[in-house]
Amino acid sequence: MTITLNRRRFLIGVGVTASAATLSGCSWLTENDSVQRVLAMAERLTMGSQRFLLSDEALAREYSEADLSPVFKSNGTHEPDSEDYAALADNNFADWRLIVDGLVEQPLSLSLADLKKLPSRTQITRHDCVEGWSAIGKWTGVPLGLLMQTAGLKPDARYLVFHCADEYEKTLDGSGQYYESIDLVDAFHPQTILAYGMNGEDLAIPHGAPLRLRVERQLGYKQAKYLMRIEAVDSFARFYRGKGGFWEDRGYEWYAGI
Ligand SMILES: Nc1nc2c(c(=O)[nH]1)N[C@H]1C(S)=C(S)[C@@H](COP(=O)(O)O)O[C@H]1N2
Ligand SMILES: [Mo]
Repeated sequence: MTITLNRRRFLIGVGVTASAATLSGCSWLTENDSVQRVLAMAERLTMGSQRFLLSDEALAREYSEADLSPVFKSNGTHEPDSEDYAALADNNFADWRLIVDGLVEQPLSLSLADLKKLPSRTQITRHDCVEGWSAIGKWTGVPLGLLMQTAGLKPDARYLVFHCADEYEKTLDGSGQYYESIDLVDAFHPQTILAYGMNGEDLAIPHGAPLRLRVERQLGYKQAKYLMRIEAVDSFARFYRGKGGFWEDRGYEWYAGI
């Protein structure tokens, strides 16, 4: 298990670095450049990277339209309580940007419109919350692996940290900022997407508008809503209480396998 994961991490590092090395420059891209770059990357994904994205990793079960839950409850934050978020929502998220930075060769800044131009994946999966409820929903979004391959992970990147717009509750160190993290195996898993659509419509505010993570082999609290920034890091020890997520800092498992 450990050997396989390490080898896979090694392969990710090499593959991503090699493709990043063929790209020039390391300054911030304009949004349009970011989109062009992701589109170009999508086109030139080699057979090898396709196979990697469709590797033998276990897939979470996918369901059919008939299985969709009539009601999918909202949990945790229902609407971030900040003026900044309210201003973004008032303008239909036209001014919102997803930042991808940290240990990447090429930081990205993408608008919602940019993300919608990129290749998408739609999947119907079951969301399981530790509080004891489940719901089946249909999610549409950009494969996270595609964005990370485009940004080009540096060799020492081991995790992605997801920074959210909301504070769930102020406890512990006084910060209730919601955040999450995953490793690179999950980041490049074919069912790991950044979802802007739910059940055929734009993702609504109670479910994390404008963008949320779907990492389908893990529990509900890993499905970070209200995404603002994805930071590639070598360790998540320096964030908040150091356990890799809002709920992890409050005692939950970091790897929340279903
Ligand atoms: N930013 C943010 N993401 C979050 C939460 C939150 O409070 N804030 N709650 C988590 C929990 S515990 C669950 S079960 C799901 C709920 O997603 P839903 O509101 O779409 O049902 O979001 C997760 N992601
Ligand atoms: Mo949850």
